[in-house]
Amino acid sequence: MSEFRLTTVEEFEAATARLLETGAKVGADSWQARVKNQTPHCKFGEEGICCRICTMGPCRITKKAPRGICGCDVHGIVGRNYLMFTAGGSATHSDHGREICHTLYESAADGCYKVKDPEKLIRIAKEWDIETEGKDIYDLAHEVAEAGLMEYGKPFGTQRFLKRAPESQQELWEKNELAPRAIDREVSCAMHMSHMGCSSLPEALIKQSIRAGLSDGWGGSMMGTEFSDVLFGTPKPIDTEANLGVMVEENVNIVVHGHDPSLSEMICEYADDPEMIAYAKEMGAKGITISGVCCTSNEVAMRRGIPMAGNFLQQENVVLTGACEAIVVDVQCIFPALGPLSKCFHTKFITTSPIAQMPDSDFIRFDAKTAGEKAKLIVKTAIENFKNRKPELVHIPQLKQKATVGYSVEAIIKVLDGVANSQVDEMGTVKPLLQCVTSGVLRGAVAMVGCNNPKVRPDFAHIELMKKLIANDIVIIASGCSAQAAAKAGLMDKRAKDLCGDGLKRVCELADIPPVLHMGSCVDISRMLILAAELAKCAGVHISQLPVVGCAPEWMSEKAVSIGNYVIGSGLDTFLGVEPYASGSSEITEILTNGTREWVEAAFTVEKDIEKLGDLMIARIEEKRAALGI
Ligand code: MSK
Repeated sequence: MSEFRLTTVEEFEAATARLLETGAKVGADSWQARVKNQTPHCKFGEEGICCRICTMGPCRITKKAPRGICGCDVHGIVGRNYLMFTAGGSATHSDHGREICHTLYESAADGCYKVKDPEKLIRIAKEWDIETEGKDIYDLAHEVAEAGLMEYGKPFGTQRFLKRAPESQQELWEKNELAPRAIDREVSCAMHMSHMGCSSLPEALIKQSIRAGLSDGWGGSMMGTEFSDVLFGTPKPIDTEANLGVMVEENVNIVVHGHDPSLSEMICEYADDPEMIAYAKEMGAKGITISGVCCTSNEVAMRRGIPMAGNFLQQENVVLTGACEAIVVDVQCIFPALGPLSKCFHTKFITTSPIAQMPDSDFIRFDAKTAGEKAKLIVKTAIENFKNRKPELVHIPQLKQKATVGYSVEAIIKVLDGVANSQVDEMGTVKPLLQCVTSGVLRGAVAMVGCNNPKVRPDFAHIELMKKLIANDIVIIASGCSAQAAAKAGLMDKRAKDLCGDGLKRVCELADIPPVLHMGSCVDISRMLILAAELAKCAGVHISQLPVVGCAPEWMSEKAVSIGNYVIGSGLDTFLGVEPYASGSSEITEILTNGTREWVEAAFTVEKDIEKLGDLMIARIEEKRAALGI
């Protein structure tokens, strides 16, 4: 086995610098240049103190003008902006979940989409009191999908999956009127509350932010994850690779980007088709390589071992290699810059969703009914584009690391059976994991999630924090672009166990796992909620008492704020490395960083110094251990 070492952020940056040289040759724009053009940022926007929800303004709060024209003070303005930001994220994740419900509804024995995990489908049906006996699996799939779709607009009651939380959590939600009702209702209610002349009371605005977030985490996102598993299989450990070096110069390179696995799964199917491979050879390539960017990449990496070319701020890099025949996108986190950039190369920028339509792209509309033929058309389009490459522009940085991914809750339970000297529980529980924590072999866990953001040196915060935490025997569960940062660095290589403290190293060896466990995409943070809920139930404590915290050191999107709200809303303290647009209000800041404890026993901590952020998380974990007497 070759000697193992992590890839450094300096090496990532050198690779990017080399690609930007190619970009300069062809006159390409880049996010690095646009950041310079946009800096310094608008202070009013950064502090959340600009109100433009009616046309009397826009109103900006200053010492001289402490209220908007309607009389709203800075706390109301910041709170409404924060609520609208959350609503955007909750709507986006949940609409992704809705699309997956529709795909499940379209599944058929002879259709494009099949049920790959019938046991999970039956488990969910029973949980939802849907009769399963003697039913054809596709009839059941349609019934469950319809029940899932009703979660978006049902007139009465709260989200079905809330029952997965410990009773103590459910009681807190009920008592504080935080239990989310229909998913769409929480988003609509958020927009209604933030309309001109409605709520300006900070507590009310933040409570609705948490409720809208919870409708995402325990509603839309959880259905997105669970039904994706039903359709495409529940992930199990699988080997793959990460970073731009996964692209293969001699092959047709198709890069999938976005979030919805319905598209990427189909593209992978057709790229594997012998007829398509033969066609690629006929066109002068040696084969077809699929790789991914952002969460659609995480989806196919988790289930198929498809390599991850990069994360959010590497999306332009895949085009800059000059070896990308097609970048195929679905929804979310897609830079409109890919349109003009792809025009500087031979790359086809293929948009597929009516939700994310962009200039300078080829729009091939994708839907569940015609998925097969559209995926075939996309793969063929990429193959036929191979001949248009400009060889003088081709350069693929030879950086890549091995990674073992695929750690669904089910997989984590399975691999940890037998560790910490416990008897193997035949039913499969989190008991062994809990024993690792209570015995102190593991001090705790951090859920590392979220994006890249040019405000933070890309990937640096993710990687440095993970290194620090694993050295302190804290296991990392990761998702989204954070997981991809870890994979690119090598932290998902099982050999990274040597960077851990003695306890975590022992667990990694016994369970044969890397110290950073890839749990999937952004919607799969719902897997982390389920894991935390199961741990708390097994230990007989509140989720907030577990030595577990969340962290998003480089977050940037509205979805991330929605996630943050549902993570604290579920009792887990959350540590941020980028400030939300809320610093303009002392009252909103106080509620977010402390006041929410009264309702949900958790709050945010914001710290831009990464070293301090890591220390604060370790201290919080140790505090929780001490309070439990472990
Ligand atoms: S893709 S939301 S940049 S994690 Fe889910 Fe990455 Fe953040 Fe998009």
